[in-house]
Formats: sequence, C-alpha cells, structure tokens
Amino acid sequence: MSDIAAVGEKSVFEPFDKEAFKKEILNNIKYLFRKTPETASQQEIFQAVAYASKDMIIDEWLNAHKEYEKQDAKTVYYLSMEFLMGRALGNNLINLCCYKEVAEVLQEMGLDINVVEDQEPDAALGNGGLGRLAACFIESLSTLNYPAYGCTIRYKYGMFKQQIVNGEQVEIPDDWLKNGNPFEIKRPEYSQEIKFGGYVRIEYNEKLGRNVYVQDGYQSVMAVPYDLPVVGYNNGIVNSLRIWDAEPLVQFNLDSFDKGDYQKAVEQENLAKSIVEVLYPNDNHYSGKELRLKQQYFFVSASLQQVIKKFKATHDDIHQLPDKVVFQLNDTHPTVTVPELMRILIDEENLEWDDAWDITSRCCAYTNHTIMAEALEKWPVDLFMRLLPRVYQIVEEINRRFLIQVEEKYPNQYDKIRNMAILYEGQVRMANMAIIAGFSVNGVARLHTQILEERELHDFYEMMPEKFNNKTNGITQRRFLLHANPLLAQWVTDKLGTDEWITNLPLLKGLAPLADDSRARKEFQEIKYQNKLRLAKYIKEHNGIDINPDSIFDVQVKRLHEYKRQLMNIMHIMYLYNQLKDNPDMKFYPTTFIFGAKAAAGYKTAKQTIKLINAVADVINNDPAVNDKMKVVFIENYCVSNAEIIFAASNVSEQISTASKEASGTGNMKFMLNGAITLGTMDGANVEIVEEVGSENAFIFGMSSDEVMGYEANGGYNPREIYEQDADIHRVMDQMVDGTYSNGDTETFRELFNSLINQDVYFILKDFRSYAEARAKINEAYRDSKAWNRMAILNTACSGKFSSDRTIEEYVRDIWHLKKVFVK
Ligand code: B1N
Repeated sequence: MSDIAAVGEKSVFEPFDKEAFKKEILNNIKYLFRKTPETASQQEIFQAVAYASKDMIIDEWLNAHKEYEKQDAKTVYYLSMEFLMGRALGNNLINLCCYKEVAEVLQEMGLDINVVEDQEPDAALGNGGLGRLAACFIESLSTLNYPAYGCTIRYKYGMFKQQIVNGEQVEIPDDWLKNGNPFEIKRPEYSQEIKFGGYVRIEYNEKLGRNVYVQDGYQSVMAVPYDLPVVGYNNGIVNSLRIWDAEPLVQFNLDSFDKGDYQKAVEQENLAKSIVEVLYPNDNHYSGKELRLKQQYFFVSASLQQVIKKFKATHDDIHQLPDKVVFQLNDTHPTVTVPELMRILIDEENLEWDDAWDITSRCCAYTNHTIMAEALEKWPVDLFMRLLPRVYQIVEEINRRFLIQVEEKYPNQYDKIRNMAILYEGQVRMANMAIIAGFSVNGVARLHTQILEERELHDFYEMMPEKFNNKTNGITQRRFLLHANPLLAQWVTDKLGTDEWITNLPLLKGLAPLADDSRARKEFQEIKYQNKLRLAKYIKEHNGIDINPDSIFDVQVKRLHEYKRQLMNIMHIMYLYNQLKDNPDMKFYPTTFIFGAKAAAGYKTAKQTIKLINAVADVINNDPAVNDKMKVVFIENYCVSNAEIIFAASNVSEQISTASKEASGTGNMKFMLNGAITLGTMDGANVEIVEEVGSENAFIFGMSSDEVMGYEANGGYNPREIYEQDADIHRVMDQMVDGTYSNGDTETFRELFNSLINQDVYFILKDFRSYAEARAKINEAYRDSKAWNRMAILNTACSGKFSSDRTIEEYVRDIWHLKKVFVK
C-alpha cells in the first residue's frame, strides 16, 4: 500500500495543474535561493514547496473574506494565549485536496514528500491540550464554512524543545522563525498601539458635556499582526490565525537623539522585545508574573481594537456589535477582554455604563478547562492596577455592581460574596470576572461540566444557571487520521466506499460490522503493524533504541503533571520488572512501554519523574534477562509532529489521571480514532469514550470522581497504611530510595518517595492495585488477536462523536450563532 494513497482526492475546485506546480517550485528554488534542485538544501526545498502551496491558498483566502464582507457575516474571535498548530504544509495540501498530486510532483523531482514535510518546524505556540484544542477548533471552523479568527501572540520562541541528557530534561529554545515562516503575511496596516502603566486623569470634555478618563504617563508598544491561513477541507474557505508581534513605536533614528527621545526609544524597544519573547511553558499552572499579564493585555487589546475598527468601517451603530461579533475566551487567560471592551465602549465610543455592559456581556463567552486550584488566575491588585490603571477602575466598578446584585439576591450571605466577588483579599479573580460578564460558561466534557455546576462553580450555577453548558472536546480527523495515518485512512475509505468520513466522522460507525470479519481484522492488524514499524524506525533514529514491533505498544504521551500520574505508570513497570525477575517463566506478553512528556521548566517533581522513567528504562533495557519481554522508551521532545506518528502506532492508550482532575483530555480521542484501546480511569472525556465504545471494549479501573472528592473533603487518606500492608508496593517504593535505579544513591528520588508516603495527593498508592489488575487483563487480552483487533476496530468505528466538527457545531448552535458562508 502506498503511503500517500489515502489523501488528496480531486478537489471540487479547479483541477490541480501538476506541471504548473512543478514549475513554481523550480522558480522558487531559483528566485528565492539562486539554486537548482540539486544544490538546494532540504530546508530550501521545503520553503520552495511551501511558497508554491501558499500561492494556491491566496485566492481562496481573498475570496472567502470578500464573501464574508459581502454577507456581513457574524464572526467568532477565538481568543487564546495558545494555538498549538504543529506543521502546516501537509495539512494545507490535504485540505486543498492536492496532497497526492504534490507528492507525485515531488517524486518526479526525486524528492520524498515526507522528507520535505520533516523540514518544517512545528508552530508550537502552545503547551498541550488547551493549545491543541484551539488549533483543532480553528481548522474545523474553516472546514465547516464559518467565519472565524484565531487571535494569539507571535511568540519569538514557542514551546521549548526537550533533550534528555543523562536521563534529565534539558530545555532548548524553540527558534521556530529562524528560517522565516513561508505561510505568514505581515499586515502592518492593522497595527494597534497598546498602552501600559501611567495614571488616569479625569478631564471635562466640552463637546460631550461630561467627564472623560484619560490615561497619561504610560509606556506603549505597537502590536503588529501577521496572518496565517487556516484552510478548510475542500470548501474554498480560508480563515486567519492572527498572531500579534510587538514593535517599538519610536524607531531609533537620529531625530530621536535630537529630541532627547533616546531613553524612550530604548524602553519601548525593550518592552516590545520582552512581551513577545517566549511562551510561558506552564500547563495547568498559573505563575503570576507581570510579563504574563502584559502578554494577555497586549494581544487582547490589539485584537479588540482591530475588531471595533473593522466593525465601525461598515456599521454606524455600535449597539449592533453582538450581532456581528462573538469573543470566545479560551480559559481565563484572555479575560481582560471584558474590562478592555468596556473601556473602549465607554472611553472611546462614549457609551454609558449600562449600554456598554449590555454589549460586552452579549459578546463574551468563557470556556473553563480545569479545576486544578494551582491553575486559577488571581492577579495581585497592586500589580494589576499599576499595569492597567484604567482597566482596573473598570474591574472595580464591575465588581461593585455585581456585589450589589448578590446582596439583593442573597442578603447577609457573606459566603456568597466570598466565593463570587471578583476582587477579594487583594486579588483579581479572573474566572469570576469571566463568569459574571459573559453570557456563556462551558466545561469541556460532561463530567467536568457537572463538577463545575455541582461543586467548583456551584454558587454561580445557582445564581445564573442559564449561562452554563457543556461542550465535550473534539479533535480534527483531517490531521489525526487522514494526515497522521494514511494507511488506515485509505482502509476506512475503501471499506466505507466513500471518503465522506473526512467531514462526517460519525460515518465511521459503518466499520463496526467489520469487527466480526476476519479478513478485515487481519488488514487492520497489518496496518497497525506497519505503523508500529514506522514508529520503531523513528525511535531508532531519535533515541537509538531497538524495539520489537511485535510487542504491545503501551503508550502514555501528554504533558508531565502529577495528576496525570506518569509516576503510577512507571511504578507499575518497576513492579512488573520485579515480578519478571522473580518468575522468569511468568506468563507475560512482550510489551514496550512508551512515554513522551515535557515538564514545565520549574516543576521539580515533574522533572524528577522524567528522571525516574529514564533511570528505570536504563536498568530494564540493559537487563538481558527481561529484554525479550519488556522495554521502556522515553521519546524525547513529544510534540505535535511526532504525536501523529505515535498515535497511529499505539495499541494501549494510557489515560490514568486521578478521577475528577483531567477536565477532558484530547489525546484519549486521538488514540481511540487510531484503534488503540483505552486503559483509563472514569475521568474527563474517558467517560464518554467508554459510553460510545462500550465498557467491554475499554479497560477501566480506579476510584470514581465521587470517591476521590469524598476523600478530599475529609483531608485525604493514609498512604502509609498501604505502604505497610502491600509488600509489592513496599518493595517498589523502597527501590526508589535504595539506589536500585540511581547507582546506589539514596537521595535522587527521595522527594518522590516522600510525597507518596506522606500525602499521595493523587491517590497513586490507592489506585495501584486496581491499575495493576487492569494492566494484567490487557496483557492477557492481547494474546487473543481476534478479540483484540475486534476491540480495536470498534474503537475506531465508535470514535465519530469526538470530531472537533461536532464540537464546533455545538458551539455554533448554542453559543456563537454563526451562519455558514459558501464561496463559488
Ligand atoms: O485543556 C484541555 C483538556 O482536554 C485538558 O483536560 C486540560 O487539562 C487542558 C493554564 C492550562 N486546562 N488548563 C490548561 C494550560 C495552560 C495554562 O497556562 C492552564 N490546560 C488544560 C482542552 O480542554
């Protein structure tokens, strides 16, 4: 089977002209680099192909926006500090429906499209699930014909690249723009000035006949947008991801020396540089840094100012704004949208408070992505006030008016104020502001939304239940099946007799009968095997480790966080290793345990866990006594581009978070789509995965979220008891601190040991036995290849719900109320 057969059915638009495309590549090589295909570097060839494909995009891009303007279509602005886009070339070609043809053109030129694609750096403007979700959403919006902008920051350095040196994570700056970005277009005509600091002056305005607020003594930078195309699948729609860069207002020039502006110029230069310098590499964690708040206000204010200008260019009544514009706040990170929009409407558009509030609250909607306490954004009032003096005044007024409402509805109930106030104990609580101001609050999986309503946000839910709704996350099948797994994609198309699943994922249901067809199972198994070979090759090239493609590929790839319990996984591997050493003839199907995870640079426990995984891998992989049974691989630098290879090759999907902690998860869906079996807790979207595929086709273990929250309400549990009573756990724990995995050093993993024995906040010891049982069952189940492949096919067949197309249609129906726009 050809690797490229699946993708690139003929476009419904113009037929693809292979000769013209080839000529364009050659021209690009010549005119951009003064080279020939023989002398051009791989990177230059990638650029030449990327520019050629951008040329195909431009007309559709122009056309779609012309049509939006003609129809004066309502537009969603998805505001997010993160868009984890990954590579663009392959997916653009797929969505332009010319991937196959371009692959052929390249082949004729003696080039391999996979190698060309590999030259593109990932656009890693995000940490993990939250950023990748934004990327899937913006792609689905285009594919579903909805007018949309993604708005974020053009970070000079994206998510760091990870190297493992002596078992430890080392962070390498991600200089993703060093060769330029062929797909972006600079739009200096839309630049906006952004003001920080200074003070607020009240001034009587004769013309308006009232006082106005003026910010003075501020520092400012220019926000300069670049647009990246987001191509819809085969529909002629191209939306924009607008990424804001910062530039100084005052340029260094002789004039400014003369005017004594030198100091100002330097300050502005530094401010501009620092704001867009780097993505904060924290996932599910709030760091409270002033620069982070600057970043937030910077891209929010720039986006808002531009939206208002664009609106006013074709409308004269600002009251109509909510009919044309909706802002979706991706978590609380862009919540300064609320007071900034109020500021623009009051100070610049001269509206009264009530009018401005009505417009603002009808334009803003908020998505909650986590209940982890350490992720809650609470800005110190003094910092907020100093950086955004006028915006802060507005926050105070929003808070004052809201508390009056609370007092009216719940007289003398101080706990309501304590829970719901925006300003409390010297902090600005961003979630409360987003909930109070917006017209919609949504969670990202059914269980998560339920926990928000019943517990975390219960007071808000009681006071304004109509705002609350669920939108279970999804993923785009264009990237995570069609591009990532061309063999399976082709098989699906053959079996269904149509490729309509590309835009209608529930059609995969039609594969379900094949689970009972022995030939289909064999084919499915063979495709998985080919994908395992591809991953084995990647691991050999990047990690230098040989793995057995006939072994079970048991995979946990996601950000490293204690609540995701990579530690439980590796402890269980330590336990298995003990067992295999004690009973060499024990029944055990050979397994390769695969990890991939970045730890936030300052997250000590996470980094120690990475070290432990690598230390255990080192011991096990060098022990010939077990090497035909088990290996442990830590894949360096887990990122979107290698994720695509990993999902396609996996048999077992580890989704083992402490129940109630993982809001949704989206990796779980990517595994399922690619026919891996979930080994997981009843957490996040796992609950809905099991509901779709049936509990007999997944391996579920561990405490329920109710049990977990029950223990938490009573101050936890006593892990020492388990340590004392369970000999296997005892032994594994002791091996963390007796030097077994640290060349005799007893302190290397001491903190991990202590955290478990003293509190075990994430119930690792408590769930360990249940996890071990589920893993034993899965190991046994794999022996029965008929039953296994049946399960695997059913997982793919039942994954239709988890398309981000479904999620986006729900957002449109319940929150955004957009209309589809079609182009000729
Ligand atoms: O958002 C994903 C969910 O699928 C995951 O379950 C959830 O953990 C993830 C602060 C976050 N929640 N919160 C964050 C990221 C960066 C940051 O600075 C919080 N990420 C999630 C998509 O809904």
